[in-house]
Parts: sequence; structure tokens; C-alpha cells
Amino acid sequence: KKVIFSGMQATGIITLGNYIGALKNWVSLHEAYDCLFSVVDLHSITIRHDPAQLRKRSRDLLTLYIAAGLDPEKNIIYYQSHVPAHAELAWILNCYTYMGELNRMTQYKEKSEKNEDNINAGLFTYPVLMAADILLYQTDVVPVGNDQRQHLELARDIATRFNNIYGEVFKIPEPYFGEVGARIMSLQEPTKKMSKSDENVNGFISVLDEPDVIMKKVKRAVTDSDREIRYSEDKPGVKNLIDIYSVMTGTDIENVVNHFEGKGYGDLKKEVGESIVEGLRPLQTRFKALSADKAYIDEVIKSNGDRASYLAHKTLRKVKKKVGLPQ
Ligand code: AQP
Repeated sequence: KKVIFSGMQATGIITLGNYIGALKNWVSLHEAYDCLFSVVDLHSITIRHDPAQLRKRSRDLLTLYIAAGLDPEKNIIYYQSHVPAHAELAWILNCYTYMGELNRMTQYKEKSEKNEDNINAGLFTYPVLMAADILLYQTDVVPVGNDQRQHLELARDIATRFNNIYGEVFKIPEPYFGEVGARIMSLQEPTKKMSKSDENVNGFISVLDEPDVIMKKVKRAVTDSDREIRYSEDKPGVKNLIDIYSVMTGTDIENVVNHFEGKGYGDLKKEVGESIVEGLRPLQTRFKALSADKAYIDEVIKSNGDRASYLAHKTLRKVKKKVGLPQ
């Protein structure tokens, strides 16, 4: 079987965007591949955070992976920080990555503009840690949102460079992008992507939001002064709601547009809100049950972390040998 690696940061409770753009796709792939799904907690400390909150959110995220349908018997679901090989390989790969390459990363530019008072070296070398995450497991396929395309390209360049010097050490990973249109935008600023760390809580729907909160946030969603329900780039708010409804109900865009013909924005928002509430209900129910089972989650963390470590060390040993670090 081919290997898949992917991960998410516990910088907030994951949003409907993370669910549609990542988690939902992972579930559709998890049987056909050997999958590693990581809670990439080392990545999360590149921005200022509250330690207790990070610990709680990391555990919630790992639990959400399982609640969404990923299987810790078949897949490997683990904390990145429990496998020190990630940080070790990242250091080594730092020495094979150029400043110029990292300077070109648009996410770094965006994040450093948002966090002007804390532009730390970790934020700058974030893509190298991400390359290490992927390359450690000889990953074939990386399912990511479009926003991660540039980082994945860099991981491929670093791997190719390393292989050119030392022979075939790393597999060159291929990207897997989910369905077209599955980029979910902020409900308040529909030209910006929905983000879990958005300061405006009305901009995103968290997958653990209560039904009444979901309905309220969708009702407040920014649309436009027009009244027509049309799927068009010049109507980003309406387009986003149509996208969400389409994914949550499994209906193609054309049929969604037909469904809403002649209806108003009030109807659209009500039905979109309901589709989200219903779509997330099974996930929320399983999350509650799993969270209450502390012993089970602890066991998954331990056993899956060990399985990840075993695989990671195979690659790390090889890399250390190639670069001449003493065995
Ligand atoms: N709005 C989105 N629509 C579709 N997919 C999305 N992803 C993120 N936002 C959307 C995908 O979700 C995965 C999670 O990536 P991450 O946790 O590493 O962080 P991110 O991409 O930076 O996501 P956020 O929610 O915007 O987090 P913060 O606010 O912390 O920066 C990735 O596969 C991503 O493509």
C-alpha cells in the first residue's frame, strides 16, 4: 500500500474549513492507504500560545481525528512531539535548505505580517519541519489544501537535492488536492479563507459549535446587497454558502443552485445552517463519547506514537549514516 502523511495544528478547535478541506478527505482515503495523521504540535508553538490550551486542544484534535472516522488500529494517529525524529530530521534538512527558498514562502509572509511582534526563526523554518514530517515516513501522497501547495513543492525540492547528493534516501511525495471548490471562506470576510485562529469568532464555524451557535453564525454571514442566489466569483459570500451546502449534502453545485432558485438569502442561510448542523452531528456525538473514555485515548496516544517512532527511526538512521553522523 502507498503511504499517506498529513497533519493539522491545534491552534484552535478545527473549523468547518479544516473539516471539508482536510479531515473529510482523509476519511475517504484512510482504507486504501497506509496513513499517518499527526497532530503537529511542534508547528503550533511558532505563534504565541497558552500552554494549557495547547495541551487541551491537541488532545481534542487527536480525538476528533478518531471521531471523524479515522481508525487508530489501521492508521497511525499521533502527536508529532512524541516522535523526536521529526525535530532531528528538521535540523538536518535545515542545513540543506536555502534562506532564499524560505523567503519566498507566502504563508511565512502572511503569518509574519499578522504576528509582527513575534517573527521567530521557527516561523521561518516551519516548511522545513513540514518537509521532515513528510519525508520521515517515505510518504507517497500528501493530502493538503491548496494553501499548502508551495510548502509541499519545497519538501519535494529538498528531498530531490538530498537524494542527488547521497543517493535514493527519500521518496519524492506527490500532493493530493481534494475536490475543487473545497476551499471554505470566512463567513465575515468571504474573500479570506476560514481560519481557526481568526480573532472574529463569527468568521468561522468550529466543528464543535453547538447547533444554535452554528445557525446564528450562518445567519450573520456576510452576503451582498443583491438578492439573487447565484454561484459566481463576484458574489463570494453567496458562493461560499453554496459550496458549504454542496459538500455537506453531497449535492453538485448545479443542483444546489436549482434548489435555491426563487428563494431568498434567509432561506439559503437557514438551509445551509441546517446542513452543517446535520453534517457535523455524528462527529460531535462520537467526539463526546470518545472524550469521556480517557483510558482509550491514552492507549491510542502511546501505542500509535510507538508505531510512528519505529517507522521514523528507520529513515532517520539512514539519513544520519549518509551525512556522516557517528552511528
Ligand atoms: N478554509 C479552508 N478551506 C479548506 N481547507 C482548509 N485548510 C485550512 N483552512 C482551510 C486545510 O486544513 C488543514 C489544516 O491545516 P493546519 O492546521 O496546518 O493550518 P492552516 O492550514 O493554517 O489552517 P487554519 O485553520 O487557517 O489554521 P491557523 O488559523 O492556525 O493558520 C490543511 O490541510 C489546510 O490545507
